[in-house]
Amino acid sequence: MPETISPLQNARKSYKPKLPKVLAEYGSAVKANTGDPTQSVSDQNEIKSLFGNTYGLPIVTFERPEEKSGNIKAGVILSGGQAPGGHNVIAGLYDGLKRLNSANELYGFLGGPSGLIDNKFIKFDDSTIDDFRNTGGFDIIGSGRTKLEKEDQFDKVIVNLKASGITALVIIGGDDSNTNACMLAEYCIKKNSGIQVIGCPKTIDGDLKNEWIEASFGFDTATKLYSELIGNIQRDANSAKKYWHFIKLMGRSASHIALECALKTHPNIAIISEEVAEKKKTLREIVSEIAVIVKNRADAGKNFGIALIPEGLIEFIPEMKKMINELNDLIASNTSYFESLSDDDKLQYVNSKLSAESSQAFSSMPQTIQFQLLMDRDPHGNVQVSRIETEKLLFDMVGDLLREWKAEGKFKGNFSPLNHFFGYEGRCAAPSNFDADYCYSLGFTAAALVGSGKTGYLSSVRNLTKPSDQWIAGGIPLTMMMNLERRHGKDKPVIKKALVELDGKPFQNFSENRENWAYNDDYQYPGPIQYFGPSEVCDLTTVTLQLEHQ
Ligand code: FBP
Repeated sequence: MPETISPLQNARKSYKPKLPKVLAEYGSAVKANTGDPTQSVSDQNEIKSLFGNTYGLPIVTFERPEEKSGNIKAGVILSGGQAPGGHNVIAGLYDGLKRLNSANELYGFLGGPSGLIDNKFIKFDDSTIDDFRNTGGFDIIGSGRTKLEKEDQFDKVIVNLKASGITALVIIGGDDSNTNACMLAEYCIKKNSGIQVIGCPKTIDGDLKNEWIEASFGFDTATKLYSELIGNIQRDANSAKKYWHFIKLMGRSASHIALECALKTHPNIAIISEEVAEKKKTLREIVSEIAVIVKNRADAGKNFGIALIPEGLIEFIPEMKKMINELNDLIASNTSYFESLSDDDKLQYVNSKLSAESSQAFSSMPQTIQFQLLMDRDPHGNVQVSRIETEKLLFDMVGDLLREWKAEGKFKGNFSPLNHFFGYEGRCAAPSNFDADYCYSLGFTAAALVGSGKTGYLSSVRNLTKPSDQWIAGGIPLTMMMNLERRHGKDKPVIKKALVELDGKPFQNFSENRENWAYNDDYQYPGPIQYFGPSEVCDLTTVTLQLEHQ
């Protein structure tokens, strides 16, 4: 920790996160009520045969106090990209374990899943936890993207945990990390290891959600922060009236972030990748739709505007998706050779190997984008979309089209675009009250699940649009969220990623309003996240959640 902290951080230290009523009243020593056996979302027979020990577990809720449990030593990791509130999950877990039995201990494995494999950890104490309460970031123990999925890795994890006497592991991560948590839970039972595994739903992207998990943590804070910045830019645009701002928003795959920010700020344009895929729009069509709005606004004397672009867009445009898949396979099958090539040779090599259609799509990109498409892949072999300047690509192409229209006398305005990328600004923001409460509750719930002997569960806190004393705490079997997906030519059990649903209320609301927002500057200015003050300002959650649970 630095020697000094900011006044806000200091004041935030004393914030006491709220808990669901049952946990606030009885602490984590609650008895788990279980319901009927469950099923996976699809592919039931296959998932059942892969997860013989954890398949069909009942949903858990907590209702009344339970006897104090024995002595527990638990471990925790943070996995994947940072999301506001991770420290509060750990604080809730720590407090929950201590409420079960003050002799319980919590160990944090360093740098994500690799810390578990390399056995690098710290033991938490009151003072460390207190320093990180209600703060953003994952720096308390760090995070990482090492994939924990092979049996030899699982064996190492079991050996390491056993060597320290740790009998429960909490994995705080997104869909991939919780898929791996599910596999590890199954493996631990198969090996009779006596180790429990519990997951917690994290990701700013908001795509780890379903009927039972209403939201992943971090989405609320990150979208509030981006919306503040978008609102400020809208006000600037509306004051100066001379720039078009193209703003790319994080979210590797799903467009939940772009959609939520659009619902909060009412920009002139927001592209939703899932709609692009559904309507099979080409890049040219997207460019032309944007150019039409720019032109119509210019005709009305408005040479300014705001366009929101989801980070993952490029992979949802059918011709680009095909080309990127081919590139991924090409690079994966010849990684060392490919890396040894010069930049020019890489371009030549790729062009010679791609199908005619993909080669054409690749060649139509400006060279800077071509190089961005060839950059290192992430640990899953995917292109790193956060590093592709889609917003620049779009405004370059829109600019080209408008120049053509100008020459033909169809466009008489000015088009001065500026680009922005909001992503890292939001991932470590101090958690909003919602995320501070939700995360603390998720951690506390994870402790209650551990205390009641559960394994193979995702910590769950539901009824989130209601005040926190009406939140419902419990556990959802990880196998329940599984389905089979084709990965690298093989069927793999994975937690189903939640994309934006075009028939869902958030998208419907956006779609009903976008024409109006395109032309009648209905800009909203959400302002900064408020931590102190009236509840209707400080405790509001996302528009997405409110619409989904209306
Ligand atoms: P998680 O899915 O692990 O939560 O990470 C999400 C994310 O923030 C994406 O929005 C973004 O594309 C990606 O991480 C960037 O990750 P990195 O900084 O590791 O390149």
